[in-house]
Amino acid sequence: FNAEAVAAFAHATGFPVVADPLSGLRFGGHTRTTTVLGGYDAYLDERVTADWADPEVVVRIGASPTSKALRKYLARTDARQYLVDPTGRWREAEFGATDLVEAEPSVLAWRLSQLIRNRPDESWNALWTDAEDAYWDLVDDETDTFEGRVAADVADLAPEPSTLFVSNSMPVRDLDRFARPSTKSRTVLGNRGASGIDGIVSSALGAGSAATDHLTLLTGDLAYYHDMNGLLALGRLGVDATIVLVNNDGGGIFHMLPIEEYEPPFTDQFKTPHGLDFAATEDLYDLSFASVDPDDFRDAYAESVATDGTDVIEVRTDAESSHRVRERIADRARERLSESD
Ligand SMILES: Cc1ncc(C[n+]2csc(CCOP(=O)(O)OP(=O)(O)O)c2C)c(N)n1
Ligand SMILES: [Mg+2]
Repeated sequence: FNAEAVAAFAHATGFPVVADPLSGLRFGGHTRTTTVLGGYDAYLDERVTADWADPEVVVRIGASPTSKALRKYLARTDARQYLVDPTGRWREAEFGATDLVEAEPSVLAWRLSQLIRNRPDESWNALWTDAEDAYWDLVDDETDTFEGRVAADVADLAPEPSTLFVSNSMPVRDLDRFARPSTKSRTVLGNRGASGIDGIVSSALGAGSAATDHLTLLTGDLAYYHDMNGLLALGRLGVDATIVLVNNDGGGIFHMLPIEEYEPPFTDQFKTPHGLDFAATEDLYDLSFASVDPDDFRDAYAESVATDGTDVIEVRTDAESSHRVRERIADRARERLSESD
């Protein structure tokens, strides 16, 4: 998949690129000259977009986006929506697309970019870029540590170039919300829609064995636990990786659900804390394991990517307070952007 082809299409049309973290478009040199957006999960809220002109055409490449706000936005617009899928499969959860185009996306994007003559009203594009800038300012202003910052730090500090494998649950959502589009060269991979949080370690190390650049796996503790056996591949496949283990002792994602108010069953049946000490994986799989506070994560990560061998950096976080920070940033973004409309 060629990011430059989509960039050429975006140039020809003047359309902004709304880039899921797994799209291959969030990061890379093309972002220097193309409008690539990543903060949409906060601002594509009905209260913000109510006054925005509806798009007339949406071209969607690949599977359903990670962001629920983006999926809902696409479901409520009246736009003509072309879903481009090389296998000709209707891979979108909201059934908002109007047309299915069976084509290789890069080829289609190149060809269309040659045919386009008209550019849309610049003010429409400005709505999105203004919201985007306001959103990233709010993220920068947030001083409390939270899990989202770990994802942003990985996207920021990973070596050039890098492969980043992000687990399901909060890691991919945090990368979506808090990793600002940048010119850095990152191949971001995930397993969305496959087997949930199972097989993450194996999938990441498999990808790392095929990639020639540095591999970082960003994973939650339950996903790590689910597939600890997959760590055997480190020795067998000779993979060198940095594994960032965000340990909030259970499924932090479930704080997003109304069930978090109901105790029982929230802790025992949803969050499912395990209390495991993952340091034991150091001896078992011959890796190096360090546990750090979120404030020390940047230094630990920078050191790990600079040295050989596999390091697991466990970042001890609090799921609940992390959620409150995510909510606070989203609320502020909505308030600020619905005021300015
Ligand atoms: C194989 C499988 N079992 C169960 C689930 C349901 N599930 C979705 S997210 C999640 C919690 C994941 O916890 P963790 O990896 O620690 O990430 P966190 O939510 O804390 O970010 C669970 C159990 C799933 N997606 N896949
Ligand atoms: Mg967890």
